[in-house]
Amino acid sequence: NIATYILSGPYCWMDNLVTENPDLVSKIQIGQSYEKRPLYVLKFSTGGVNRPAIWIDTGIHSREWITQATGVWTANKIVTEYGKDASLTAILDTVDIFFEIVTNPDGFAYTHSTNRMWRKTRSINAGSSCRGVDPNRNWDAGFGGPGSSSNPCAETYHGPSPHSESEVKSIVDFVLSHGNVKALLSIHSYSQMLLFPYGYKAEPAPDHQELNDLAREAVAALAALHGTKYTYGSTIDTIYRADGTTTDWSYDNGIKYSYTFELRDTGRYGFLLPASQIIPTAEETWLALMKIMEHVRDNLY
Ligand code: 0X9
Ligand code: ZN
Repeated sequence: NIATYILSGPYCWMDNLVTENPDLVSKIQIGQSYEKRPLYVLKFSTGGVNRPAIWIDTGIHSREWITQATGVWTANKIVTEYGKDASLTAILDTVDIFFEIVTNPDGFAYTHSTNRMWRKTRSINAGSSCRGVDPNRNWDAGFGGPGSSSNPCAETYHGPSPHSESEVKSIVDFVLSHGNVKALLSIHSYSQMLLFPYGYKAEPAPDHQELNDLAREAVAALAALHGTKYTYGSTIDTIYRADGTTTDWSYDNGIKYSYTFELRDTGRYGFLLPASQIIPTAEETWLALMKIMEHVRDNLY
């Protein structure tokens, strides 16, 4: 009933997804945010014990609203296509998917209540009146390097120490203790890019060729639907130097298929992408995600 719906809070839709698909979906809490909001992850699994896994996160930068929306659409797509789409079904027969949709809930709440353009976490910085750490500069991979800032007021402030942000540390602990994560896909906006390591150094990743070939295939699949053009390549060559990022950390921790997406657009609307573009963006992103997930499933290591 309506009262239950309201009282069950903003994550009600997640609980409904679990209730309606109990054999496929469960909800895990991996920690809590600085402001004590739960950090929930949806687990899509058809069984097994500690199967090889694909981690996907959206919304680590709170203002990138197209990403959380794409996350919700994708979660629903997984449950509607499982058992229908042969390729997704084959993936889920051997691989689990973990999906954190609201990765920075404090920032997300703040973009709704106060400042639509908030990017960072909402933690208090000692000795500064500026709040928040960039959760995509807070990882222990080139932490503190020149592609990040030591100024707490900066948008790319790396924080006082690696994994100082509970939103980051919760993922680190979860992924490391799981021990069988084979792909980590971190979804941002905007720029229409598919990026892979490294961002903190110019040296090509040992798996550069394979990552590049797969990125080319993924962006071609994406473009085939609505004509959206993506560029792809290593972070440092394609976008800019970035130190302490999620996918450099995952790569350096043995997760070969570490990609960062930058969804639509290329700047016309930027973070304020019109609602009419949500579904087309989610649809095309799905095709790129499927290419990567198929490759992971066929190349388990
Ligand atoms: O600067 C960033 O954090 C990302 N761009 S955004 O506009 N979404 O903020 C790019 C980071 C690229 N590198 C990796 N994430 N590895
Ligand atoms: Zn971002």
